[in-house]
Amino acid sequence: RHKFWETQPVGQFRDAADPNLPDGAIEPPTPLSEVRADPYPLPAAFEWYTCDLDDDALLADLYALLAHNYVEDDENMFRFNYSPAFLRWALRPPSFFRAWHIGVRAKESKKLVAFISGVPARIRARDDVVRMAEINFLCVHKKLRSKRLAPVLIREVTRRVHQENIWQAAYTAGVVLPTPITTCRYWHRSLNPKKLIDVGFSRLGPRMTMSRTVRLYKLPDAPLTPGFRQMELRDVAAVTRLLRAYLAKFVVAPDFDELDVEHWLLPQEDVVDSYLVESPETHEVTDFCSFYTLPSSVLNNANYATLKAAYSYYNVATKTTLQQLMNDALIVAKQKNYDVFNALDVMENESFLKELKFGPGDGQLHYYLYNYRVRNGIKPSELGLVLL
Ligand code: NHW
Ligand code: EN5
Repeated sequence: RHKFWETQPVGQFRDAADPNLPDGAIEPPTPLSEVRADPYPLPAAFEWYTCDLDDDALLADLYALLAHNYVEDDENMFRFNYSPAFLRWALRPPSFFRAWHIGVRAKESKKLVAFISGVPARIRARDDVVRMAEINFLCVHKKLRSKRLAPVLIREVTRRVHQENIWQAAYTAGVVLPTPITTCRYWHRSLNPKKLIDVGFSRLGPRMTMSRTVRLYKLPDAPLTPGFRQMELRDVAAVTRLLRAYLAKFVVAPDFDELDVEHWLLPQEDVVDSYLVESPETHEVTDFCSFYTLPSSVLNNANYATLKAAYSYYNVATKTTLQQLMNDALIVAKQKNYDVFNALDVMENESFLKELKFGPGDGQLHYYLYNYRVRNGIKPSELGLVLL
């Protein structure tokens, strides 16, 4: 069934029920001297190309590859449209490895036809903090599909990760592979219902008119929580403390230090937005919320080319309720002209989704670990990890 995945150190469907297999690495590391020294062979017309994201021309090529060939919904109505600035942010966190930004070019035309990337992260599973690669942006040009190029890309990124003495990875996908640690649902909160209906992202509910729908999703003009403001550089230590304490509650979560928080959470326009609540009395930072910006191209619509979507990222509520905090996140997203606010049912998100008028989407997101077993898997609410 899975000619490639059956050969890999991942939970195999057939061991799902075996209670004797322990948590942790599926296979031990090999000595670095035994890691294959040269790249895996590609079909003769293609060559490996390590990407330099400082290079604006390369970044434009990568952007175009993904904008035309990356993930679509099940009815091919929308395609993720990660911006160049977002790709730079996603691919260059603290201590990133340039060798993990892996392109494939046509030898003759030099056209970029495939890509896969990894970035380093520390991810905790129960009480074990593990150095991992987060793998993302696997993409093969539509004209080169079903030729078994993806397994070559995956083997090559694995080799380059191994060269850094890292033996585990985390990744998500919309497709089922051996074997998810958990399966999450996407939820959507309409901010601009008229446009969402016009492009076919959502439908007018039964017995609903457009004007009733617009009224249903109306939001206040400004955040309601006193002390709610944008995160700044001076907040990094306080946000790191809040986030570390919160993420400790989950079975699988990133182990963020201040450098990670500065990179992943300090606001960058149209890439990542973060807000916090600073107590007007004590000036203590008590609550935090964030979202990232990932537009989708609208395929085949005469009126609109893109949907502006915010995706819930990391949120921590200690003084305000999570529901009120996320309501303020919806309000600022609406002010910034987003059309929809998306969230997964991870962490404690179930506590606000229905109340804040999110509805379940038709997409799922499966979470995977490579060479790391988590017995019986976990529930979405036990997962404290959001990948971009
Ligand atoms: S998920 C988004 C993936 N990208 C897209 O969906 C974009 C549109 N699709 C494409 O570009 C986020 C192609 O369809 C792709 C497959 C390239 C997806 N993950 O070349 P073949 C990520 O980026 C398996 C893993 O003929 P293709 C996460 C498939 O099951 N495997 O197919 C990426 C089959 O294997 P099997 C996937 O359609 C995580 C084989 O590929 C997959 O031309 C990567 C078929 O290959 C997917 N999303 O190209 C794993 N989709 O065994 C990282 C298909 O079933 C692992 N396949 O026969 C960790 C590595 C690091 C370890 C470090 C220690
Ligand atoms: C890893 N980083 O399917 C990424 N999106 O629900 C790779 N549906 O937008 C994995 N089909 O339900 C990506 N509207 C996996 C996801 C791929 C993209 C995807 C889904 C997630 C999505 C929308 C549009 C569906 C269009 C037809 C959807 C309903 C919204 C409605 C709003 C009002 C309240 C009820 C729900």
